[in-house]
Amino acid sequence: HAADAHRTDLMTITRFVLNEQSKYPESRGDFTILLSHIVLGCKFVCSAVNKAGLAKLIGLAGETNIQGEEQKKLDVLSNDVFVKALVSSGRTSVLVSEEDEEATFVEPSKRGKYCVVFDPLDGSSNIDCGVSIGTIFGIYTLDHTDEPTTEDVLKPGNEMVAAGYCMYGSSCMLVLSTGTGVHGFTLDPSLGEFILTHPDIKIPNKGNIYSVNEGNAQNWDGPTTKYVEKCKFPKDGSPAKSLRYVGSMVADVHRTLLYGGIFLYPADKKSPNGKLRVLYEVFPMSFLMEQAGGQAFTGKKRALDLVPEKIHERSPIFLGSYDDVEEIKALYAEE
Ligand code: AHM
Ligand code: MG
Repeated sequence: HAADAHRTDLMTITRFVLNEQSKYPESRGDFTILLSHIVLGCKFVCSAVNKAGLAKLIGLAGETNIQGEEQKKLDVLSNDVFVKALVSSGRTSVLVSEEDEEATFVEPSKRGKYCVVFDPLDGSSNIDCGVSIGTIFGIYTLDHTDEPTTEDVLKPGNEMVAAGYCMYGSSCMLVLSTGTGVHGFTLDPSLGEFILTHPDIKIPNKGNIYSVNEGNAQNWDGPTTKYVEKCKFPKDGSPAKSLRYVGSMVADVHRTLLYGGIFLYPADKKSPNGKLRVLYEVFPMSFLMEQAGGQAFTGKKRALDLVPEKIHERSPIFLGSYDDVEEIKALYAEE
């Protein structure tokens, strides 16, 4: 039976990536090693997030422990774990984290051919109330052997070789693309392994959910206002869309990927570039959306064609089902 085969022939994320890489005869397993270090970081954060509510009891993040020392906040702790895991992989040269103002340049003896941009724990406003949060990452290759600089990551998203996120939700899920579709893996806590549970995720062409912080509506531009109005009061006889907004990008994008619909973080009068960061929020999620058959648009162009000038640059973003993003593109074209 097929189901039985799945249960006994487990496709772990390592096995899956090794299979994918074996298509490239020149591959020496570097990517697989890099990914296994990212996976380790995700498992650590998952375990820390699950214990967060017990912090007072056992002295975890953000609380004072028995020795009276202030413990690290969960986001700081997560960042430390990812930076150390990535450096020790021996496969990275430049790291950009949302938590660190400056890029990290790996010391020469530990350098490798990848650059990783990441948000170790996104959705910080949701940490203390137990709502889903996540890690987002994107991977570039270093295309020279000179001294690495930030120029090595100030490249358009379409040059990423892989992107993904891990969601710490009702289950822990890692969603990954290496440019051959989008694949979802669920952590089996008893095995400590991510198992392929969602092969080749495709986003529905059209959805019935929109996801946006409507509290900012008074400051929106024309196209965003018109679009959301259309979601609520459609004039073409179609049913109104539902609104879902967690306020954790990973959770909102994950739902959009699986159910279809659109996620918006537009520009507004107070933040003319929106809120979300190009390198480690907009690019990885846009990469995944396109790989799943959806689209990602900035209000001006295809999100993956942006060329960031600064590592923590922001951009407005509209991403999700192909047809839904077409509608917002049309509204911006009318302007
Ligand atoms: P953070 O990096 O401080 O956690 O902010 C990023 C988060 C995203 O996960 C989410 O999409 C967005 O901020 C929500 O912002 P808002 O509270 O303005 O709606
Ligand atoms: Mg963030």
